[in-house]
Amino acid sequence: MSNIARRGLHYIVQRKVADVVSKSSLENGQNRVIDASLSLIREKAKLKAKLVRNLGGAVATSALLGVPLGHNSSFIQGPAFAPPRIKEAIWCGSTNSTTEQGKVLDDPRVITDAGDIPIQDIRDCGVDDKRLMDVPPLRPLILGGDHSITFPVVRAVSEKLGGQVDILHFDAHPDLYDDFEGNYYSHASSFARIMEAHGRDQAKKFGVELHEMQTFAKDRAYLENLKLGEGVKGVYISIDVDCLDPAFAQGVSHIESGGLSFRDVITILQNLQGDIVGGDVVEYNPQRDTSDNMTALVAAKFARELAAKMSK
Ligand SMILES: [Mn+2]
Repeated sequence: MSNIARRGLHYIVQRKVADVVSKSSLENGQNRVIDASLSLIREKAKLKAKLVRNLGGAVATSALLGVPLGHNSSFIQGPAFAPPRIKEAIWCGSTNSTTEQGKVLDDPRVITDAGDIPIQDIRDCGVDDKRLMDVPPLRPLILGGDHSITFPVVRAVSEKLGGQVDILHFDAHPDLYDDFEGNYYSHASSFARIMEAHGRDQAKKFGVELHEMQTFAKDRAYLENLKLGEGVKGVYISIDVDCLDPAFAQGVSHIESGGLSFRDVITILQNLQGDIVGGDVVEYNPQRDTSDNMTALVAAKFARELAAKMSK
């Protein structure tokens, strides 16, 4: 037998040993990888917060946290690949580094990046997504991922602040299914989990104010003069990119014609009065985007303007 053949045989024997590795030692190893990844995010967030404090003058800073979550999607996949594309577009040299109202994005007191949650590791290890709650930056600006992330983030923000928050939710869909296709944590159920409600009647019962596109022209003046967060701990803003008409954002999974224009959303945001304690930009699907990633730039501009509004 030649050396090569003997070596081959040796590897086959080794492989058989590896195949019978116990489930618990595999899980233990994966858990250590997850802990290390989450520790890295926490340490990064701590250092960034220290930098912001040392620079002085910041009451609140938006901290980007990418959540490449996709397994609660329905119909098609894709939002899991969004966070790096949105981040790339946020810092893209093709656009101005100031926001519309003059905040400088190069200033870490306006926007800083805490990293990305290791969703794939968490999922493979069977760890509940509730684990995500352990790592919120103080004022998280979440880049999804599918919309199911809003539930654990709002819960974490609310627990951290010790009370309820007002939620301003832009979407082509109310995401109020009790469960969707059997998934209790579906991206179509995030707001049902937040309010433990379902349907229009339940929305009424829980004090959810719904404004539909068909009455938007009539509601515009009211929506452009919102004052939220009074009597609660602040305002959380959730932007599903599919709230936009597909003319403005075709890179989404669930295209719904007749939606808002980008300017409609930005005007509502810019005029909003209230202390924004957290927010998310979700459901951008790079696999449906144009070849020049136009919708990534749209999602990025939402994140930039939201960061400007949050930071103070
Ligand atoms: Mn939607």
